[in-house]
Amino acid sequence: MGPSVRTTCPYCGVGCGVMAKPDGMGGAAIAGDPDHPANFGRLCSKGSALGETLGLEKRLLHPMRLGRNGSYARITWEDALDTIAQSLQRIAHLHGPDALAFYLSGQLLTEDYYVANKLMKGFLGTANVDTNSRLCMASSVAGHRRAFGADTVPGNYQDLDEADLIVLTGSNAAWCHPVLFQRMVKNRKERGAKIIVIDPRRTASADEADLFLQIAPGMDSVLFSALLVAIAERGHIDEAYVTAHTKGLSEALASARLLAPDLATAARQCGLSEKDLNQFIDLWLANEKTVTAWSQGVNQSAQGTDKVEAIINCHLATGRMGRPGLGPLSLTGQPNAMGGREVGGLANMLAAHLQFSSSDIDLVQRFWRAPRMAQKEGLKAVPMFDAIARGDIRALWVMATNPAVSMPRADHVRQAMGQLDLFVVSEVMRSNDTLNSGAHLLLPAAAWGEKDGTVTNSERRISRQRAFLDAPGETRPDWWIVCEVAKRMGFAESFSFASPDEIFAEHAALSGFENDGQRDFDLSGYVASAHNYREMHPFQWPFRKDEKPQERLFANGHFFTADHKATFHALEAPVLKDAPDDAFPLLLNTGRVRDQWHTMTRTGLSPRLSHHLQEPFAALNPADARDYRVTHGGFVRLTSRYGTAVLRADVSDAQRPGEIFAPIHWSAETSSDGRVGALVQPATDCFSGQPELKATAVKIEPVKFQREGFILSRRKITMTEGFWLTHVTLDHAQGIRLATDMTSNQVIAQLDAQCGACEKSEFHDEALGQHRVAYVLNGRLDACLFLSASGKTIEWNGVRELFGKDELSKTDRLILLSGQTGSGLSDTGPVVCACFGVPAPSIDQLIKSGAAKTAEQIGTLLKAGTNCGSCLPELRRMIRQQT
Ligand SMILES: Nc1nc2c(c(=O)[nH]1)N[C@H]1C(S)=C(S)[C@@H](COP(=O)(O)OP(=O)(O)OC[C@H]3O[C@@H](n4cnc5c(=O)[nH]c(N)nc54)[C@H](O)[C@@H]3O)O[C@H]1N2
Ligand SMILES: Nc1nc2c(c(=O)[nH]1)N[C@H]1C(S)=C(S)[C@@H](COP(=O)(O)OP(=O)(O)OC[C@H]3O[C@@H](n4cnc5c(=O)[nH]c(N)nc54)[C@H](O)[C@@H]3O)O[C@H]1N2
Ligand code: SF4
Ligand SMILES: [Mo]
Repeated sequence: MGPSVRTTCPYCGVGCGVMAKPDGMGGAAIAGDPDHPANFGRLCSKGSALGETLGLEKRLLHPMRLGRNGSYARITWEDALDTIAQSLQRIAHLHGPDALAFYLSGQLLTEDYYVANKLMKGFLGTANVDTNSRLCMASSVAGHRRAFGADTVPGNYQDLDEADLIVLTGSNAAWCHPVLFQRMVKNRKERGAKIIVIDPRRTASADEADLFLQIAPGMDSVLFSALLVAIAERGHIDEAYVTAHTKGLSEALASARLLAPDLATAARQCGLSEKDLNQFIDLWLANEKTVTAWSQGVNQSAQGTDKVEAIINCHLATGRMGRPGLGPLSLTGQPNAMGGREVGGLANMLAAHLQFSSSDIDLVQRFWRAPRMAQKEGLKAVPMFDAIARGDIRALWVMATNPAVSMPRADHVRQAMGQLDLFVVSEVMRSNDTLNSGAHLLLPAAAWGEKDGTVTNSERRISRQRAFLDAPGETRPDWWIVCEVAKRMGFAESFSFASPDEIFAEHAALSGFENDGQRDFDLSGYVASAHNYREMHPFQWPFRKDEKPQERLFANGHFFTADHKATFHALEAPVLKDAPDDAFPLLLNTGRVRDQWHTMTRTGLSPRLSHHLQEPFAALNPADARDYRVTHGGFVRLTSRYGTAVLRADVSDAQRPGEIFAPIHWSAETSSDGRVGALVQPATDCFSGQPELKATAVKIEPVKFQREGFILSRRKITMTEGFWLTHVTLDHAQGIRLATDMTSNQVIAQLDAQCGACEKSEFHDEALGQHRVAYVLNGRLDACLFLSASGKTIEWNGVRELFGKDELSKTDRLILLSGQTGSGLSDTGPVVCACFGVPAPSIDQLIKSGAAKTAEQIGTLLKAGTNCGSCLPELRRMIRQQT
């Protein structure tokens, strides 16, 4: 065991500190960092399972080139870098610099992001650099810039500890920002803070709320307009604050009155009862210390910027800004969503929060001594991929994101990428849907744990990610790859960084260059201090010269607009861009589940994280299930104007009638038909360019398969066309959950062909449509197939355990093939607590028996919920449902 290394979690924007203790064999023991101010030692299920994602089996370890025969061959770094440099030069020469584009990611480190942005905007002469943050934070950026004059998050996490009211809108923080959510729940428990959750679906976060507003999709700006009107009418405007520090209230109020002329109208539009709307308003008015926090239900909307401004308007009107325990708080998604914004990763920003004004362009140009400074904003993600489809953009370099899955209209994006003259992907994985879309060059990037740099979390806190493992194979940090290409294009002088330390120093220097307190993003205090990048402790920006890092902004009412006043904004009436109609009568909402991260390239490697929800699903209301003849546990085909997916139906009253929810995590890599991005419509917000990913009109139809079942196997099994399937990572085996219209013999033949060396035993019950085949090699279970007639989902937990054994006993074999249940093969049911593998039936039984009445008691008896706490909301719901 090596010493523990302090680093930061590579998943969500909470930015938890992690202690990683390498085991000397390529793995590491993972624990929360007790001294990190974001988490004080806690980690959620995803953070706790990081150790299970460090394996090298699926990594991209060498540069590769796509050959004429359609397969990849290993090439040298020299060859790869020369090819990219020459191709970029040639394409820019032939078609102009706007034919080039980078598509980056909030999962890059600040240093990676900084050099990519510098190369494109300063040296190649185009601002066609955009990032998956366009799909994520762009509306918050636009809202902040319009209201505050800069992309500033005013508050911090401590405000959530000190607030008396926490409003979460468009955020399922219980699953997506779990450690921060536990802090909110702690405040509720210990200080009696109230929590309000606003979401069209009843989420795990809603389960913990004092008030849950099941809002109609897209209507947040109506809700907050009703609040603004009430603030005015009930005498809650902070006149002194508004006069001294803001402008535009009367226009904003006039527009709010149009959107919410009276409570009854507003409530009806929001799909809420007047009573609930009133209670929301009463609570908001009664509690000065209110934090309103939001995430993608607000941002991912064609009116996302308006939604952000609707919230900020209410905080400005009441002067609830810049003080402890209150304020608007954008919960950022990715670990470095904020860092990307700081370096200008977005096509409409320059580095260091500078903009595309001529003076800002000039400032950056002088600082970089840039030969070809971009003079105008570049293309944002959705138009960028359209320009690729049209052939206007000829060269694309994708780093640390998987747009073939995560972009709206993902099929169109996948096809567009296949037509590029130069398509480069920097990846940590050997295979994903993006690089499988015809990438010409694959560049092996060093992964979390192997590279060094910084990330900024939702509260503006910069933390170090530190390497604790050697970079495997020929992998290199992303910043190194970009700089090597830049050097080969003749820019050696400006890209000769020896380490991320030097890049961060330049980035920090730029933030302070001709700043004089005029710009929010300022690290000159870091530059001036005897800083030590190696030992850097997490700190918040702005960190101005001769000052301490600032915990909050705007306490003095001083904003970053020209006249230093914050601006209220009038709002448009919200309209869904792809509203349901006769042809596509339902609305598809998309988002996340607790234990998976985006396209699953990393969390998908962890057996522990695979148990919670194993298959791509569509949640729908019982009324819709009845109308469209869908059964719970059956299959449905969703079709939009853009694409289609087949998903397992989850009938649940958590959904409003007319609305479907589907998770975004499954890709062509992990499922046959679960890539939901293919359905999603591409309309964007006019200020932010962020697509409306949460509202697409779809139709639904039930799909019936003749049979369904699963394969568990130690060896890699591939199936032909003709299956609905999902791949699941398990402890000792790979799992495939499947459904098909093939005969059982056809299915078995496919396995026979792949398990030739094994001893085969089978059990068939034609009457029940049950088929079980086991393949045993040297006494050990090697693979097995279970099939049953359609509509009979079979759980695999019992069989899965047999793969943990080195030798099958006679009884094991009998059990495996006898078709009996209740004999060790009985299902343990879905797992609720990922950390200790505690299944739902055990918890249910405990509650039923009366032995446990609280989540804490369940913890004492079964350990569930006692490690990361991510399942606590589910435990509490199970108790409520049974008592
Ligand atoms: N487990 C897990 N955690 C993650 C991630 C992950 O992949 N997995 N990803 C990270 C990233 S990058 C991000 S951006 C965050 C996202 O974090 P969240 O935004 O919390 O997650 P989502 O599930 O995308 O969407 C949140 C909620 O918005 C609701 N919603 C949809 N439409 C509306 C609307 O019109 N109004 C309102 N008020 N709500 C609406 C949805 O029903 C959903 O419950 O999560 C981060 N954390
Ligand atoms: N319909 C719908 N679509 C959505 C959303 C939604 O809610 N609904 N949410 C949107 C949001 S908020 C986001 S943030 C995006 C996320 O979507 P993506 O960014 O596309 O998803 P990830 O799976 O995180 O992709 C990251 C990729 O980078 C690779 N990678 C990991 N570490 C490194 C590294 O250090 N270097 C390099 N070079 N590669 C690395 C991973 O293997 C993976 O392939 O999805 C967006 N799309
Ligand atoms: S809340 Fe979980 S995923 Fe987010 S940073 Fe913390 S440990 Fe990582
Ligand atoms: Mo995100």
